[in-house]
Amino acid sequence: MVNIGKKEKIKLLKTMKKIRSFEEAVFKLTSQSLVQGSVHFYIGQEAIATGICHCIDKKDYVMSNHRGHGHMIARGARLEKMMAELMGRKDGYCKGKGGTMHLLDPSIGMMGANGIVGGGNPIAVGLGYACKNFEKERIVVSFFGDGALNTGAFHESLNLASVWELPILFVCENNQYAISTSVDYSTPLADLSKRAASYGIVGTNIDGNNILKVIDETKNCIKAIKKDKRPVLLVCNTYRHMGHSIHDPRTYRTKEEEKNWKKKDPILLFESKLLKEKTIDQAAIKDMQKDIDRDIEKAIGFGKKSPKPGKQELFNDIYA
Ligand SMILES: Cc1ncc(C[n+]2csc(CCOP(=O)(O)OP(=O)(O)O)c2C)c(N)n1
Ligand SMILES: [Mg+2]
Repeated sequence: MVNIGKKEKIKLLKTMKKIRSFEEAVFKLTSQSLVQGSVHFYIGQEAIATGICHCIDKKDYVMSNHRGHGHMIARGARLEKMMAELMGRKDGYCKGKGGTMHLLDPSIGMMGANGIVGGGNPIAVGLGYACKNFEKERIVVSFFGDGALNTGAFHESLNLASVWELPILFVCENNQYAISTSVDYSTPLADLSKRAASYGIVGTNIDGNNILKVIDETKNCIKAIKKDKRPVLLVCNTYRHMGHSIHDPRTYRTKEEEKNWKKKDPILLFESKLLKEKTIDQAAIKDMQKDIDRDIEKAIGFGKKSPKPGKQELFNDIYA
């Protein structure tokens, strides 16, 4: 396992907690109708975005999907601009016109969330092509779900990325479901990373709830991408704690299944490890949470104060 210092471990825990608290706050705001649209919560998957973004460089590119708040936060996006966007306000990342599924910030390499399942992978191929030919020191990370694994765009993207030898880490976040369809039902493979063989690339399958494992394997994958000049498929197994989106009664799975997976909550696991090895104590965890809550309150205040974009804004940023 990689050796990670005390300060870094604490920072990782804080990022995971920040993602979770942000999502919990957004959940409350949806019930007050301050956030509209179909929000897809990242709760339960925090170790993946946090661990992977920890391993990449500031200049690298990241493609996200419809469940993208965690990717943005792990990459260092500004909470207030995210919150304003979710609230449909002028000071949001897309001037309030994109919402939850179109968050992006090219200044930190976040090249866009995407409402089209699997739609990020072909864009990642374009970015990978740019990296290979013009921006040689960069790589691309593309996050997508187990449902996206069965789209045509997945096949086209991995095939072309392999043929063109592009520096892309394809990250499948297998949270066990695509809306209500379980991965066991949709995909006749216990190990999804085996798909990699058909593109002549390396595929690997890990516990996505163990942040240290995520970091360890991501570092190996990046080394392989740079050395072999090939993309890699990394499958991270995890579970989404909440429904697919805000309106989901979750009748397709049992309470017992949810309870069992919640025992493997990535934040609880990492926090208890850090407490046990005395990297952190309860008082410091409390202070950390206070800090996070303060930042989130500030972001909510910023969003509420920001004006709505106004009708004229409908005619801006249109390219014909
Ligand atoms: C091309 C396309 N087909 C269908 C949908 C409707 N849809 C939205 S999310 C989703 C499931 C995606 O599942 P997965 O890729 O596993 O991601 P997760 O939601 O689990 O993070 C579907 C089918 C869509 N948005 N785009
Ligand atoms: Mg899924």
